[in-house]
Amino acid sequence: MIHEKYFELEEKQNELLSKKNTKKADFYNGVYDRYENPVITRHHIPLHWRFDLNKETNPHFMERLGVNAAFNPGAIYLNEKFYLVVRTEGLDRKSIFALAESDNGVDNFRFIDTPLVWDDIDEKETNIYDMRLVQHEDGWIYGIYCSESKDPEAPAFDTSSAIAQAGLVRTKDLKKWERLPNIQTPSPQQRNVVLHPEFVDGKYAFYTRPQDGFISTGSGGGIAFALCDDILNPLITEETVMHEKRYHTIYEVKNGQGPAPIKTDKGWIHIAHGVRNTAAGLRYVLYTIATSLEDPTKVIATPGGHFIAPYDDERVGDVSNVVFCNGAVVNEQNKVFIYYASSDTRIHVATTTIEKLVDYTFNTPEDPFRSLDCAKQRKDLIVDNLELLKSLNK
Ligand code: M1P
Repeated sequence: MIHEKYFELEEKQNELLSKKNTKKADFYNGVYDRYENPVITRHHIPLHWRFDLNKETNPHFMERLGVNAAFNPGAIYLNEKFYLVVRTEGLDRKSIFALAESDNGVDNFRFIDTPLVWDDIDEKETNIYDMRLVQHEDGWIYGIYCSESKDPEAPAFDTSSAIAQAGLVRTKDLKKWERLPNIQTPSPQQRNVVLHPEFVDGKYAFYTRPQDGFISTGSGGGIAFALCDDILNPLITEETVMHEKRYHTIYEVKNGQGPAPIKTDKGWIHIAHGVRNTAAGLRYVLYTIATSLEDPTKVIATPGGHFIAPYDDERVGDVSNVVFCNGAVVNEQNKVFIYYASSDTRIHVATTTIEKLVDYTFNTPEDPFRSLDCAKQRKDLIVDNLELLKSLNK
């Protein structure tokens, strides 16, 4: 018999799931719109994924398998629907992937089926997270995620050192998933690995992030580009850094590719994350760059500063002062839906258009890298505007 509490909680949850999401009225930057509500939180996880509904085995209707957070989703737009592969983190800290679906991409996301599973080919793999979903021109949808395991070289007292590698899966329908071998690279640690949606010189192309430590980049760092002949035996022998971390920028400590780049007439637009250090810990923001259509390793636009940073309530969560994006989609109307998580806790959407994204990426002034040059840059803007404003009085 189903516990009566279930029906009470279900009614409340349905209210949340069917709530309309509207654009944030008090936010304007001309680049993108923010929305009032997160699109997915842990409260969106179906009750039957968390509670044993049976009154006999769960007389107090206790949450048996709670979920702590729902964040960092991969995204894909398929058959006129918006799908997110969400990183749902259990109370036990383990992340699992779960598929959520919406008709309009800004509200009414619902988790469907059951959490994703595939053949377990790596018994050392302990945690999995941050999937990038890519519809590749070879006809498959690929998912690359961080596959984390305990560092076998760590001394016995060290029970937290870990190794991050790039796990690889593929599917045609988001239901049946095939686990392929991990992507091997020369770097000891690998996160934020993303597949480029098209072949480059007849090969599979990847964005990687060579790194020495699990958290720190060490001698590595930067967004790198790499080619691989065989996706069934993914071996990368060379990573070429194409966009480096740099002193006194928003990506001073490290950076990483977000979702797969978006193709536009003017170039590939990348949404990446940049990390700087502060007295309050690491601050993660998003920024964009563009690369050449002819040569995807060539960066052709670098707007200065952040594109999206933690805003109001987004600043606080399990890992505060973080926004992270590994999913963005474009619909038939060239509307862009950027799914970003705040503070490793919940998921939001920002919407814009290809036209605005191109304008932002190519026409935002670059970071001059020195304060006095920044002052001159702003002074030029002000002087030009004052001239225009003067004409109002003529
Ligand atoms: O906690 C912030 C983010 O930290 C990591 O990002 P990066 O790979 O750049 O170090 C990831 O673990 C990410 O999931 C997390 O949101």
